Amino acid sequence: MRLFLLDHGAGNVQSLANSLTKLGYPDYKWIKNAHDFAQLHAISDSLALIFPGQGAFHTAIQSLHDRGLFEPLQEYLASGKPYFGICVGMQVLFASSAESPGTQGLGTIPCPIVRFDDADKAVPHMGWNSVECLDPSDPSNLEGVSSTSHYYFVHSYCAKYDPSTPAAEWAHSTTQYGQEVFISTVRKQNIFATQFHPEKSGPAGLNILRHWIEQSRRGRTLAPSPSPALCITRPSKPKDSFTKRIIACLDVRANDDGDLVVTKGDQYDVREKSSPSGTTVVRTAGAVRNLGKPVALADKYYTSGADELCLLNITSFRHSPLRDQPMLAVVRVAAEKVFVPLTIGGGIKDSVDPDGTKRSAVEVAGAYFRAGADKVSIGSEAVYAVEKLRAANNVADGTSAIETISKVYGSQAVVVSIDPKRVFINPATYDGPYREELVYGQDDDPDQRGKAWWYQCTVSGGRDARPVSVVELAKGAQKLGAGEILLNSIDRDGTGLGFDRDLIRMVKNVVSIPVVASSGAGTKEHFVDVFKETNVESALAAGIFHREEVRIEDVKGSVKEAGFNSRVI
Ligand code: 1PR
Repeated sequence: MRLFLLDHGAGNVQSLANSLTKLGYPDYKWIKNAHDFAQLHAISDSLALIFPGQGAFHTAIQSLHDRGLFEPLQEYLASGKPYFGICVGMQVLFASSAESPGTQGLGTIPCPIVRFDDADKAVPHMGWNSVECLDPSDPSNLEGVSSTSHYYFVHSYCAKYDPSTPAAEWAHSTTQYGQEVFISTVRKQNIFATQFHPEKSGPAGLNILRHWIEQSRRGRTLAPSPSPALCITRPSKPKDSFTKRIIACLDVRANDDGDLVVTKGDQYDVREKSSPSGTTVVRTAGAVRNLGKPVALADKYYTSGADELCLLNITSFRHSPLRDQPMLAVVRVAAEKVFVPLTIGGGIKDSVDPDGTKRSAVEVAGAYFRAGADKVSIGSEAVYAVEKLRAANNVADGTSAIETISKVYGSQAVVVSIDPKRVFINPATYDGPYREELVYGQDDDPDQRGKAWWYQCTVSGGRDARPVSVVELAKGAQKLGAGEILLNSIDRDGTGLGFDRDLIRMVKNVVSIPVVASSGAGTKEHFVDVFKETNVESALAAGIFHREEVRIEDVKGSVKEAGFNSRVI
């Protein structure tokens, strides 16, 4: 059996390729144009096609047309040969999508893709959830999908489950998110497709890919269409199992010997303290803290059950990451071992190399996606973009890194990393900006009693403060098209004092996209606290994991004991 992957210019297809290699099927071939497709007909032995998906509906459809793949793909689907669609590779089977009005899909499933309602939940649906097979009676129908596992979803649009529509004949499993039930896998005849990303769903996802390939090698039986009566009577009874994500963060930089190491600051100062730690952080000439090698730690955290990894190139503001080949190499090798989402940050912006070569933010992001990243994180550039948006009376001009990258790769691929710090003021006399955003210290907290502050945003890793508040930046980032906020805190970074819940609540109240709580975790209870006291979707830590003070497994156990959904591996 020959395995083919459809390359329609999507973002992170490297992860799927890495998954196939991990499963022992490295000899897949790419189909990039109509000529490649035409050659399939000349192949005598069996073949199978996977359509990997990341990105917007219209981008995928337009790319199929531009590469002469649209009609050949329709013919392939009608040929009875095995097809596995992933995420947008499932959505393109439908007639249309609200994401791209006027763009026609392949029309195999004569129903529309619609947008999630964000009134009761963050959109995109970004994270781990369970699926409920509609016909669990016959194990051969399950396609390796388990209702006790969690799978990684990242999408703002979905195929709603309605037993009375033609799509119900295709519904193989459903998932509940908030109050909505949508089709999470479709299966009929030779076609199987998943809304979630099996290549990013850890061992449970790899099992689905393995099952499908082995079935295709043996000659898949064509899946029967359930009778319309069965569609009506089949109960879709999923429960919302959306989990809280636990994320491990690796701040990466070159040490004084030029080797890329994982370091960790406290209040963003990553150098060893040579002077006794006083009340203020003194930037000393100490060595850059070295807490380990990036790929080894990434592999360790994946194995330990991290739901996601975040690699931040913290000195990339000095030059274009594309010149920073070691970082791209780290991402490439890490992506060969890690089968959960990878976010890469640092230097994602338009830049000019020393030799004058111009690099667009989309080009920089594309290099990381092709290396195996799923999301890119934009820090400093987002602050400047929101300042520009404010100066233009909140009218976006489409040129920012957030806009250009999300247009090509989808909002779900763009994270904005916020580096705020508290600006303390005297509430009795203050008449400066952002008075409506002031936070007042709790009387029961001696460190905060009688104090008030607002959160100011910074660039270049906290080195320069900008005239932008955290609320302005979060709202502006969402308006420009970011799909998630990574909310750091310079005041809490590395302190072990717990997450800044005032900051997190303030940001969660002004955006509808997911927020990652970051900075300050010192114990596993701090994760329970932030989930109990804010409605944040995920929480990140760095230092406690690198110094092996707290295990990821124990954090997830505490979160589960506290009554939250947590992914088991
Ligand atoms: O501005 O787009 O080039 O992005 C730079 C990126 O690098 C930003 O995401 C910025 O937050 C990060 N960064 C820059 N300098 C530093 C530094 O530490 N000197 N890392 C830095 C900031 C914050 C978190 C940290 C959490 C958890 N690190 O990533 O891991 O605070 O730490 P903890 O659990 O140990 O408390 P651009």
